[in-house]
Parts: sequence; C-alpha cells; structure tokens
Amino acid sequence: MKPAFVIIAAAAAALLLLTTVQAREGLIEDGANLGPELLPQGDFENGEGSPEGWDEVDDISGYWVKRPGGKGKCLKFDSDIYPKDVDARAEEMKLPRDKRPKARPKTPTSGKKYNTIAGGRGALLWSDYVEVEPGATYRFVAEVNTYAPETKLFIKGYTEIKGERRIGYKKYLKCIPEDKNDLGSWKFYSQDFTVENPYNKSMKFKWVKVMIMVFWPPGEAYIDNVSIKKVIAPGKKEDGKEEKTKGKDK
Ligand SMILES: [Ca+2]
Repeated sequence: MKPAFVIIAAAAAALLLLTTVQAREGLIEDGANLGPELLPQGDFENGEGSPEGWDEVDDISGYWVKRPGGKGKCLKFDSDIYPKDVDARAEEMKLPRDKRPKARPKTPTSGKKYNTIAGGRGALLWSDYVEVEPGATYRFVAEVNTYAPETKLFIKGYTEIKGERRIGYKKYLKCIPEDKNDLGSWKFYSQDFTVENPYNKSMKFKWVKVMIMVFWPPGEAYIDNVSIKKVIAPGKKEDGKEEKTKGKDK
C-alpha cells in the first residue's frame, strides 16, 4: 500500500504529461448529447451580497456586478492590485458579513506591475463541490469578457483518502481571445474533460470544484455562464440505457 501523498504526487506527475486539449472558442453546438446542468449557480444570478454556490467575493479583487451590456449579473475580477491589499481584505473576510467593514479602495499601482497579483497568484474564486461520476466526460463552458488579463478556469478533481477529500486532478480552460480586437467583448470558451488518472484508473474522482483565476496582464475581466454538463455517448440516454430509436450501437 503506497502512502497517499505518493499516489497524489504520481497522479499529478502523470497528468502533467498529458497533452492539453486546445480550448475552442465559440458556443459549442456540435450535436453532442449533453446531460443536465451540474453547476446550477454558474450564471451568478442568485445570492445575497455574494453569489450562491461560490466562495464570497472580497469586493477588491472579485465583485458581484450587473452584467455589462446585458441582463442579469456576473462576476468581475481585477488583477491590477498589490497582494498586501488582497491579504488585508482576506483578514477582514474572516469576520461575519454584518461585522465586516467595507472594502477600502485599492492602493494605486505603478511601474511594470510584476509585483501585483496579476504577476503572481491572480484574482481567485472557488466554487462549491460539484458531484461527478468517476471516469465520465464533461463539457466545461464559460463566457468571459476580458479587457486585458488572461483567465484560466481550473477544474480540480477530488478523491477521498482516509475520509478526506484531496485534489488529485486538475485541468484548465484558457480564456483569452486570439484576436486582440475582441478584448472587451463577451466570448464563449469550452473544453471537454474526463476526471481520471489514465495511469491509475482505480483512483476515483467523485467531486470537482471550479477555480477561477484572472492574472496577466493587469486589468479587469468579467465572467458569466460557467457550465458543467456530462457528455453522453451518442445513442445513450442520461441513465446509460440505449435509446430505442438508435438501435444497438455497441
Ligand atoms: Ca448571469
């Protein structure tokens, strides 16, 4: 029996060897048979002060705002901030909402700005756990409007080791328009992912979380309509049974 950390380290190493699937731009309507939405708060419409289904926004690097140029709400991120401002706010975020002071304005940034969060950890926000079926394939979609920074939406897969949930899988969707003229307009990005370790199929990933990371170059980006849906094999229904009209196609 290998210690858990050896298994996790081996999984991480194995996954680094995998070829990253190129993210595709445009709303994907390629005829794939998709299951129901698994990330119900990916539209950021519901909540009180902060969207449901996600960690609380800190109102300095992440905000819950009206969607620019459209109906409803979305997330806004700012990566042009010094880490000390984000850290100070993180301390205040430990207080309950009704005892928490309002976020102070950020310190103006200057110079090459490599020392902002854009050049380091990025502006971050995590979703709650989403249950997944080990080994199944999912379609991950996000709508992003960036004015400068590249955004990565990570899928982090969790496995259970001795009753604890541990990350053993990660993959990301890269969101930045190829054409710089598209900065400042909404675009869909999509990628399919299978939460498994191809070198250790016995490792079962039962949950994922989405981690949004907005980083370089320093600036603002908006995010809406994050979605995770199961990709169902052609001719199969959600319950895995054959569709009668399609016949047997094993
Ligand atoms: Ca929305």
